[in-house]
Amino acid sequence: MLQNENIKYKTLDVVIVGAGFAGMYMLYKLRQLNLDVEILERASDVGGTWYWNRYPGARCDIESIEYSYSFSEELQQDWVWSNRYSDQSEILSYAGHVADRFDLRKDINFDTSVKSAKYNSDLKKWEIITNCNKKYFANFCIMATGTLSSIKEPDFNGLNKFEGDWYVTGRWPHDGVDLKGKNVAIIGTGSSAVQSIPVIAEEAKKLTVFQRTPNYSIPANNRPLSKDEIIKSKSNYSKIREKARYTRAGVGYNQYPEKKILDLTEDERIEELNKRWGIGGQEVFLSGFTDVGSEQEANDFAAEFVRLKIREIVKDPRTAEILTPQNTIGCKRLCADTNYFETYNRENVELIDINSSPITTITQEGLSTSEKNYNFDIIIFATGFDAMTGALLSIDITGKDNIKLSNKWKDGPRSYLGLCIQGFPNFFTITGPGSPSVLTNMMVAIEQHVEWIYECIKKLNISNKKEIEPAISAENNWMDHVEEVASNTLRYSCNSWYVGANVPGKKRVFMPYIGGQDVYRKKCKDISNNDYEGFIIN
Ligand code: FAD
Ligand code: N01
Repeated sequence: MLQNENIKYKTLDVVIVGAGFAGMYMLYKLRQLNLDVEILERASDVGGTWYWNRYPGARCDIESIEYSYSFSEELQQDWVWSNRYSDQSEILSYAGHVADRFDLRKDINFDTSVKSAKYNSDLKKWEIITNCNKKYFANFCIMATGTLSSIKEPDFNGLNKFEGDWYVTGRWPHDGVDLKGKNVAIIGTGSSAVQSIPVIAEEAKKLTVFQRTPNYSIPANNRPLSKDEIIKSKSNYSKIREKARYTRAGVGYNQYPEKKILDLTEDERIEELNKRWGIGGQEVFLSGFTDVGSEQEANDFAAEFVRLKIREIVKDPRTAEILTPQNTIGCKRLCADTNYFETYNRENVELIDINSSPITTITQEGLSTSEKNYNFDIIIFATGFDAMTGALLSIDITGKDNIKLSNKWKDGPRSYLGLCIQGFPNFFTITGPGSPSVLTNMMVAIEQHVEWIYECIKKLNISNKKEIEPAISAENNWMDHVEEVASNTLRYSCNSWYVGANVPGKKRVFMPYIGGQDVYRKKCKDISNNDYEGFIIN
């Protein structure tokens, strides 16, 4: 290792950006190759998503038994999850435990933001510059920067005039926020808001929810895990994990039998949907139906079922109507909640439809819609992320021949397998656009990518090769395939963050690969087994 503290540069074999679950596992794996590897991480500790998203009610919606690493049998046997869906603090403790257990922190540079990464074709090295004005030279640059890590900064007119406090769910203060006795507003009704609204409503004096588009949500039915469940899962862990790797959505534990909703009679459909609603969880409710995502009639039936549930739960008919989505169910990510719709029956909660009366400005005292002025002590923005590409494009990334990633991706992200980008040699994106990523259990997606990258770097080192990048034809074919598979689904149709519709000016492209984790995993394996077909290796 070449290091010179005075001139602040350092040479490594690999730089990983990000110390969430992806970066941590990547570091663990690459140490097995005896490489000099370090992580550069903006936060002050590990955990990524779970470090930043500390808003009230934050928890996972993939069951904890499966929303966890599978790579270490000892780890999965030792760690005990308390709940079906664990909360943010428990998941963050788990990340911290993994970091301690495998002594990861010693190779992580915290409070370090990567500003730029440039490929030097002569040296065949990446030059990575941080906010600390430190320059790293590395043979490989691995982006573990996250898919939902770049906040969509609130850009409401007049925000700087607001005299109260305001917060963003994805950057929640570490010491928490005292909401007791406060008059609170929340803008947005996506997953973050759906989780936080019931908890905030319990604490605040008054909560006013500003909703632009209503969302479908399924009861999470979260509960403490029983001793029996824990024993059962631990004694079958390797089987559960193996099954998960070869399902579409990367879940193998409480997988519900797959069927077509349209194959059932109307009574059977309702019975089946009621059963799934009772078990709870977004995975159980929809993904077991093979036609809801592709056939409008099947989708309409499931959607209407949820609409009726909302009308049953919410007592005030006008509020129920505003909360009832009319779009395709599952097109935007389905939410999982604890008492979300029930919360609107509380006296201290009010729902404002900003689709019909938009927010015009934030004021000194609160905010104004086209109809009314409101006063608040606190405004919470649960307005989402610049998903999948935001974190990557906020870094100034330059490949061969001075190609800028921002230029290459101006019409939407392009990659081979969501892993590598033509023109950007020795550069990997973990769960990048073009891979199943956010459409699956992310832990399964992360482990699959990390292991593929590990094998790839190992192979290059053994064969004394210095450079790998996709051929343009392979990249183009992959992108055509990603587009074709997506266009056959109903998910393509609505204004979701999957297509970048939540960010003004972002090109509309269905970014994740919807072909399924099982199919994708096999394709990746075939490609590496076939001498890295589609890649140019020098
Ligand atoms: P992240 O956890 O996002 O980590 C990326 C890291 O990179 C961050 O720490 C960030 O600070 C760092 N970083 C980014 N840019 C830079 C830079 N320029 N310089 C330095 N550091 C940088 N997925 C599921 O499968 N199941 C769930 O239940 C689930 N729940 C979620 C709940 C919330 C509230 C959110 C927001 C997402 C959820 N997800 C869920 C998706 C979640 O993001 C992934 O499961 C997973 O945590 C991603 O891990 P990661 O390491 O890839 O990325
Ligand atoms: O963000 P979102 P999120 N004016 O984009 C509204 C994961 N996650 O942070 O739909 C007014 O879903 C916007 O309205 P509209 C999960 O993958 C998982 O909630 O654009 N409103 C919407 O209501 C999830 O999908 C969990 O009309 C504005 C909301 O803000 C992803 O992260 C928990 C607005 C944003 O919803 C993102 O979820 C949390 C504006 N200018 C997150 N801009 C789990 O449960 C946006 N909105 C595991």
